[in-house]
Amino acid sequence: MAQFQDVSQKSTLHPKPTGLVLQYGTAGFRTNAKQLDHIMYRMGLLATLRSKKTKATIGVMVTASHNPEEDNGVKLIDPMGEMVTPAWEGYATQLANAEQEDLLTALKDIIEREAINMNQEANVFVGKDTRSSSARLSQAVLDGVSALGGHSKDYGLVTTPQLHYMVCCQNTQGRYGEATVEGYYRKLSQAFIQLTKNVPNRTDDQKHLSVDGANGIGALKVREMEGHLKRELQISLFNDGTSGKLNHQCGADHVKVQQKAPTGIEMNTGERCCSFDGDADRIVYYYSDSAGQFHLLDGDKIATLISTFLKELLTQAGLDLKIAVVQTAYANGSSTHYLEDTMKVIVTCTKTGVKHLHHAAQEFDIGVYFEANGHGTVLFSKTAEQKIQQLAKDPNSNDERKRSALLLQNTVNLINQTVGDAISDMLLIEAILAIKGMTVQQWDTIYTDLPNRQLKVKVSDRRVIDTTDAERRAVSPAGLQEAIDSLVKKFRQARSFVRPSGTEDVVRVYSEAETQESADDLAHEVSLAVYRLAGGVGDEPKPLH
Ligand code: 16G
Ligand code: MG
Repeated sequence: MAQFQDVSQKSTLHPKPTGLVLQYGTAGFRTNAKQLDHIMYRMGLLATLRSKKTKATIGVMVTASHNPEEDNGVKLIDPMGEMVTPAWEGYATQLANAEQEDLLTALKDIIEREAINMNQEANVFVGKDTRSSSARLSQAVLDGVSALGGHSKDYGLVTTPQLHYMVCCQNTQGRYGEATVEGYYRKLSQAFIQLTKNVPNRTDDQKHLSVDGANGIGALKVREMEGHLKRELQISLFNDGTSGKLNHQCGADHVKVQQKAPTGIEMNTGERCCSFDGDADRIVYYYSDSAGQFHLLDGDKIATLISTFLKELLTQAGLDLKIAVVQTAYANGSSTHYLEDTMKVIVTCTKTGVKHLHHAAQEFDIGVYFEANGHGTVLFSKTAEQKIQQLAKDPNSNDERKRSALLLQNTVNLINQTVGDAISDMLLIEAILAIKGMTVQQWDTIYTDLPNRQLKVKVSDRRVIDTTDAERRAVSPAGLQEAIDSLVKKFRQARSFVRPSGTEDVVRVYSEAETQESADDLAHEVSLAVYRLAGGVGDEPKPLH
């Protein structure tokens, strides 16, 4: 077929280095940008097949999120704006690793296995972050789409969640919103202004927020959106990409892991600050107190704030909807206790990775999901949205119920339900703090985090570690879990687990305990156990103190 000839011909412009093997990881392919040209071309092909298969528009985002500027990566987006289904992650790996001469065979194998009608039209939306390699790599994706006769729309520079949003808008024929960046700004800013307009006596100080844009795409997009917010939110933007390097000593991942402020931001005592990551699908908040001490409000604190707000509104509205919070093993133990014991909301735990949380959150009327690292959103079931809308329109409901229903309705409109979205999450958090008349300090003191520590251990093959119970227990290698159990017993309020990373060649160790010293000691001792029982390489882990 002529189509396949085109695929072969164009693939010679995007040749695969012989022998190079890459895996579709937790959130797509991600590695040094120099190795990715053939991957991008092939993901253009795969997205076209996926579009033919689903008879819907598919998204391809070129980004490596919080990784260094030299890296790049690609994320595939399914029709409702969610991450691509796991079976197709397998195809992605298969297609990516086929040697040059086997490419057509690998492609035809997928077509056959999925019984794809090659006459079906295909549409692919493409977006990219601000990395210097992104323009070239997104062109490779576009080449892949055209080689298989697909139509593409190049959104150019967008955040990852913006592209997810566009895909969802397109496939719902505009019911979710208009599939343009302007449409996105309009929907979110209108909802934000509606939510905050009746809040009495908001001063300019309360409307002020400092944003660390990680020198990436989020900074550009916040700038673009600012005008739409009509000074109801007054943003001081730092690390806007004009001089600093992407993700370098800044951004959400840096702040969360280092537990300190990014460079390049001016922090005044008690002022709210937040950091985005490199593709703006994560956010964390922080402030410094009068003693100059840094306080981090991570994904767990965000989930607590949002779920508390929603639960209160549901009660005031008299709506009987089941709300749950989905976390991972990294959620601070204090947050889980607070949610379960004080807030009385259902808490479930899943494996690390957005797709697992997203999936679990779909089981409830309202599913709030957040990873501690700041990636998260809220999902509303069809029933929940309908009930909220009905109540907002109901002429017979009393003022309080109606007010709550309207707040809920605007909250739904403010949230990007397709994926975690730093911009949307930021606006939601700002709106909630305004409505509740809460300072960042008051939000922070809802509960106190248990001191914790994360470490990495290098081993010769991290796959020797197998876990169960949402990664909270290790089933192999033999003896490791028993060793962890007995170490945990030595400390008060302690917990620890280990898991192989899905994005780096390391084993991750997490610990928490009553004091920072205990958390550090426990993390170190567990690292030693991993090193000894799971084939550690290099020097033995050293104590932190
Ligand atoms: C990816 C995931 C993130 C997860 C992280 C874990 C998405 C969009 N991103 O960044 O959710 O927390 O991987 O990394 O799914 P790790 O496996 O190296 O600890
Ligand atoms: Mg990201």
